[in-house]
Amino acid sequence: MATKRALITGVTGQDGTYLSELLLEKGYEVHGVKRRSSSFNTGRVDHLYADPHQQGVRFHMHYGDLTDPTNLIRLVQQVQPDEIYNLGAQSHVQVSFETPEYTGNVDALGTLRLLEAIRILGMADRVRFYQASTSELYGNAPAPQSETTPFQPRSPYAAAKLYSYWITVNYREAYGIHASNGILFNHESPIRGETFVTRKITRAVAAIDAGLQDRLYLGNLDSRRDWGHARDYVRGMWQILQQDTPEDYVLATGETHSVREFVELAFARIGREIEWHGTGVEEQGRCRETGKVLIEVSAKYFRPAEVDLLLGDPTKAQDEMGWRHETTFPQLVSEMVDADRAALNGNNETRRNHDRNANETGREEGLGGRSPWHGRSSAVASPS
Ligand code: NDP
Ligand code: GDR
Repeated sequence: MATKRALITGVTGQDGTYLSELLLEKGYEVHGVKRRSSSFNTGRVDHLYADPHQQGVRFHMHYGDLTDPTNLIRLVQQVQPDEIYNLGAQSHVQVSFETPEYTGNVDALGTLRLLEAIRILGMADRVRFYQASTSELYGNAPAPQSETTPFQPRSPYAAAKLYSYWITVNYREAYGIHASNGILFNHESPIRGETFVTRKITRAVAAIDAGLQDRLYLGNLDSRRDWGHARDYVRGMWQILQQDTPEDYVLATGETHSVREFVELAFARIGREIEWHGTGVEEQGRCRETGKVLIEVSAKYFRPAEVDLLLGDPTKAQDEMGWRHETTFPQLVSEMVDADRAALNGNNETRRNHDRNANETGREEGLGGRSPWHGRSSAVASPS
């Protein structure tokens, strides 16, 4: 059988990395779209990169941007992919309140541009398209949320993703494209962006354990999410594109936990029990043994509109594709804490960066520091 070719936008992100690894393992040729940046932004995928002048290289990167339609048309034409995974996005919900128009341009119109590229190039009948849709579409709709739950977006990010959801459905119905939405609930990993709450917590736990940081500032501790592991979810993305008929699927664990529970479990991993005192912005999390304040609430991280409770119902994905999450919530938390501790303990470079950026995620949400990528080669993946 001929080698399958995949084009991935957002290849330098968390999911782009795990998906590239999976597709390479399956024998695919993988083409990723990366943005031009003044500093290296390929840290997560450096271990996949090989000099394109060598024989048999199956991982390639191309400069591109979801705001640039001619670039997208040229890339789709040049790569001639069998499958396109549209993972590129301004993916931070809180940042979308600060950059609503840009978020709409990338997260809504970017999807339209890719779908139009497929249509303009006459590839509607031979390319399969995956759209990274999200549980944020549900907003505060009653839980558990499934494929039939009506959407109620509560952020510029979610409103932009709503457009992408429906334009994907529309191009499937109007032009017969094998185009599907994966409605994915939160999924995390040791390479999760540093300003999402899980990674912010596990980095802080590692730094507090190493004596590099005193405390962690968080927003809404009572918000609840259905958290799984990114590794399990990229498998589901691939399965969605292998179905004979394009359809939309929820991927979730079917369990929900609060930010507070995540904090407790992460600190338990370093042997610290957290006791909560006070309420609202006055609430503090203290170490039961020493009485030291380790967590404080900062209103800076409250969102203009919050999504209180997400809990997915993955029955359709289970029944039709046999998809199941494998990593449990405690396993996920432990893996993330252990990876951040290993990065601090074993890597002086990372340690120096942490000293420089100490509490950076605590000060400037969305402007976080660097991503340690554990146990991977440090070859530089510049495509030029
Ligand atoms: P990340 O934030 O880790 O990665 C986003 C990727 O998009 C990065 O490669 C980023 O590039 C790229 N990107 C950002 N802006 C542009 C642009 N203008 N043009 C091209 N590429 C761009 O996100 P995740 O990997 O966590 O998520 C992948 C997708 O899935 C996103 O669309 C996200 O919204 C969605 N999603 C994620 C969930 C999750 O829990 N992780 C759940 C549901 C949906 P750079 O590295 O240069 O910043
Ligand atoms: P989310 O992820 O908004 O669900 O979007 P995030 O980890 O940012 O927030 C989860 C919940 O934690 C609360 N929270 C905090 N969040 C952050 N970032 N920082 C804090 O200090 C903090 N304190 C409490 C938030 O208010 C929220 O309720 C992620 C992204 O990956 C999206 O791209 C994706 O679509 C959804 O998950 C599913």
